Amino acid sequence: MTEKQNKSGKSDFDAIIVGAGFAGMYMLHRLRGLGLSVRVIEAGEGVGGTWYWNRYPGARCDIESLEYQYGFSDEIQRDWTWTERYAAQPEILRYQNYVADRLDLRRDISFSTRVIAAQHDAASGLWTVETDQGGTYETRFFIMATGCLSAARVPDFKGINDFEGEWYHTGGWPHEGVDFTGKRVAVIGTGSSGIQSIPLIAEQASQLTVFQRTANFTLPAGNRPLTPEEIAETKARLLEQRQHARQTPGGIICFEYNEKLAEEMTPEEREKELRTRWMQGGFAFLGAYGDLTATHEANAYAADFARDQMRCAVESPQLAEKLLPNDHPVGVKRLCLDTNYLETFNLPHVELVDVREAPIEKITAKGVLSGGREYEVDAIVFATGFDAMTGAILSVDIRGRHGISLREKWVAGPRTYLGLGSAGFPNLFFITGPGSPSVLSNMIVSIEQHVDWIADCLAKLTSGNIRSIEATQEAEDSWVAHVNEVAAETLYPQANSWYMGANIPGKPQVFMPYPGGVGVYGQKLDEVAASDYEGFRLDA
Ligand code: N01
Repeated sequence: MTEKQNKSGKSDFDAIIVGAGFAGMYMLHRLRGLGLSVRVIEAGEGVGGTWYWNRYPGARCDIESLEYQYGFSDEIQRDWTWTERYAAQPEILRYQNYVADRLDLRRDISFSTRVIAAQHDAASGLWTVETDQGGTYETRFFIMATGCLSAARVPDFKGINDFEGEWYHTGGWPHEGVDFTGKRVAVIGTGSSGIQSIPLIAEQASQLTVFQRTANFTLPAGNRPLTPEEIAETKARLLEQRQHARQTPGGIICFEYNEKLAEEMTPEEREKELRTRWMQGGFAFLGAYGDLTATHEANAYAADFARDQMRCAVESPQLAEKLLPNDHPVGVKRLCLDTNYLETFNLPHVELVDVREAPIEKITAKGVLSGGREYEVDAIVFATGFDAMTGAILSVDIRGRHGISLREKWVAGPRTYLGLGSAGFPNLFFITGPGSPSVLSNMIVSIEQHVDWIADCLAKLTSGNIRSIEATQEAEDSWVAHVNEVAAETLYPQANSWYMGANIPGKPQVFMPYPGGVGVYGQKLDEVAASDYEGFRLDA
């Protein structure tokens, strides 16, 4: 491991980055460019983050691959060619490895190493970072690039250790894959991971039982091979397209948001807009009119339309009704994109169990006991999601000024300024942290936005001999209040979603991402940087 002497005379790194997914990789590249000594610490054996761990059958991006790639290097994007409209996990992981090779990133990454604690020392101004391999490193800047959906969670089902078959979580899938041929399989969970994996597991399994707690809105992804023309167009204009994407609400340009409100359109216009966008596939549907996620009345047109489309895919009317979401507005939980999900329930060996009617009582030695019936299976797939947005950050025991613990500070929900930093924690940065657009946007665009902001900030601090930067309490309080206000103007808080922490028993229910849009948020970031970091305290 290369080390260098820093200004205070202690042996350490200028920056430690936790995580070697899209965020950590680009952060490393930018900080190297500033001449800083940097070490990335990564729990996995390779780069990739989300795409390293989520290898379940059907894992695929729900942002179009031509937009789900780095936009910082014209050379890199020109030399890489995507094959499908929505790239599958193996292709995305190959891309990340290709970038790691091109930029020679691995020499500064410690793999198979997990950061377990970090403590700030006020006297030296340094962070001491501890790993599960016994390593302790001192660093000036400590950057969490841990991802929003990386702390996989198996619910606390009774009896789970008694199960005699195999079990898997979609977010930690075996690298060698799993062959379900001829097996009786249970899948618990019908979010994006369940919806993507169920059709492929059904192709192999002799019997598949799906345990659904909440039916989700899902629409056909419309995946297909990319045409040579589409590829050439993006290669010629990606950097320009990326500038445009940064001004949009979601960081994507493959569709335009219709700014008209639902009531400003005739029923025929609304229907046409919804139908065209449904057929287009992907998130275009949510841009059908300006107030789709703002009012119940406007949302109901889209939700009814979506249910009608979904109903058509299921042969049994009774089964269709169980698969239709009726308890939340469309678009306020992550919309799922599928390939033959609903059609899978027409197969004779696939059964749906509604766990609201028949709650899962426990896992038994032979399977799942639900509603008094034991479903005997050879394998269980937990597609039960993540401790989202805060889980990975708080898995590290982070202690700032005066030993204050981040876990304690965030006990009633995450508190940040701009999703980038938290008062009491100097020189600690979050990439796409809670309070930033993050999961409501194209993650790559939001990652690049944050990495560029952090890198420019560190360049200014270093050249200006400023030792530390820290969010002020006032700025943080007012940002948290602002995020809540913006969220309250939408329907987002009205669903039991992981955006709200609702999927984790006992987790505070706070809307965590910033719903004001990437463009608006980017302006705020620019203003803060241009004002010499208003809302942050700088110490020489
Ligand atoms: O997780 P989820 P996910 N008993 O939390 C159910 C991204 N992603 O891994 O809704 C029974 O959405 C839970 O039920 P409920 C994407 O942003 C993207 O699928 O809480 N059921 C739900 O059905 C996505 O939103 C892609 O009532 C239980 C499911 O498990 C995010 O990751 C692909 C339960 C969990 O769904 C998370 O998706 C995959 C219990 N005790 C993921 N606990 C792309 O397409 C939970 N559930 C890019």
